[in-house]
Amino acid sequence: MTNTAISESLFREAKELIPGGVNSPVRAFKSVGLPPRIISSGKGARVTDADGNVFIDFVCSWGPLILGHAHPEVLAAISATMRHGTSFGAPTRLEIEMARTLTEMVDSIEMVRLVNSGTEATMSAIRLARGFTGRDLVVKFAGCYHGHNDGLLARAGSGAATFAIPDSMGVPARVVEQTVVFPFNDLEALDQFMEGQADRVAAVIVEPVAGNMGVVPPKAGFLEGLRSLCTRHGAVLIFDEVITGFRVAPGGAQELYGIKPDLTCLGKIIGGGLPLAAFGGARSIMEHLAPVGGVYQAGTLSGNPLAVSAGLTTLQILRRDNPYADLERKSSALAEGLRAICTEKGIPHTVHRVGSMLSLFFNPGPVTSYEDVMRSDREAFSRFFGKMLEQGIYLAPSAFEAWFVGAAHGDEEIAATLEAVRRSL
Ligand code: KE4
Repeated sequence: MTNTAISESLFREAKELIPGGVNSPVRAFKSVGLPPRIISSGKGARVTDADGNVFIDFVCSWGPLILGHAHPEVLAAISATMRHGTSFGAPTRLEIEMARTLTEMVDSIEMVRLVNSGTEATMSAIRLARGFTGRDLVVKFAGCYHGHNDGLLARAGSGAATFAIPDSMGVPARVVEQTVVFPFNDLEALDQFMEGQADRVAAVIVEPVAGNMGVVPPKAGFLEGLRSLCTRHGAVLIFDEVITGFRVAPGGAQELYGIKPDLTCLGKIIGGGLPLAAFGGARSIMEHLAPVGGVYQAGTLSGNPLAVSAGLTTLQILRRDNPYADLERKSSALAEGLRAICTEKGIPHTVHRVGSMLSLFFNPGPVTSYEDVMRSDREAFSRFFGKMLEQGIYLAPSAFEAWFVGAAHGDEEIAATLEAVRRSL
């Protein structure tokens, strides 16, 4: 058993002062029924907890750290920038450089606005789509998470095509009446709905590869179908690439699948571990944003120099070193190893992987929707998670999150992880 005394005493103190002891719910380890570890430091592919236990980390701050923890060039960029001050609330060269980099890396982005979180990015993109189209309805998909905006904390009403109901206390029913929720990967239901209500739909927002119900890839034709439906009915297609952006390809899922959304939301990797997100797209849409257009959106620390330095350096390293082939090789080895061990032990499983994001479901499959995901064995996952933690492997503490492989995970880390999987199962 690893020593957890300091983590547990610190977490007791945290719970006195912070709701659930955490600043974001998933960190509380509730779904795996264990007290969380207080993390003291990270370096490369590893994190160290308050008791000195070292783990190979596949959370990677929930996606941002594709280069690993405390990357020396990222740290150097932040410290060089901070010598000139930390924030001005005024335009800076860094923001111009970041904007240009984004337009170069993501084809569909002609103009971009920086914000501080993925939630802000999707909230703003939806308001922009509504302002641009003059319509109110927003379509989302069950199992996709786009941050905690009121209108998106919604789940399907009784029938798929009826309006949503709140998925959180504190969200007024009337707020989610403008949201319609459909099953992910189900074009049929949405097609019928759009036929009848199309002139009311402002936007369709989707994670092009779902990463918040575990990793669920789009079925062949699903994204193409969304594109043609939105084009046909004049709705704005929003790709929420907060996870997939710069993760599954340099240009994100839209590059990987060859689909051009109207607006793209970015986060996580774009900030290199500091608070930075963005939304961007066609100039004809983006120019509806204040102060040019009538759609208001703002932020005190948007485009903050330190966050932009960390993110810009991260993107520059990704463009310079192009780790994607190596990420593909290592991630594939991990996924294949998971499949082989589960098969060998006769454990029902489905492993989904797109690039360096992957999930292991204790579920015979197929797993193509939230409904399928819900049939997975969560108990089994909790036991597995606990055994992996014991063996020094830090997975996302939820069966419905992704594992992230980064440039700092070498063959040695993959082999050690698969050895731990074998022992855990
Ligand atoms: P933030 O507001 O947490 O920066 O981003 C919200 C968001 C938007 N879109 C997608 C596709 C996302 O995955 C997220 C946030 N992801 C969660 C879990 N994967 C972050 C972890 C957390 O909530 O603490």
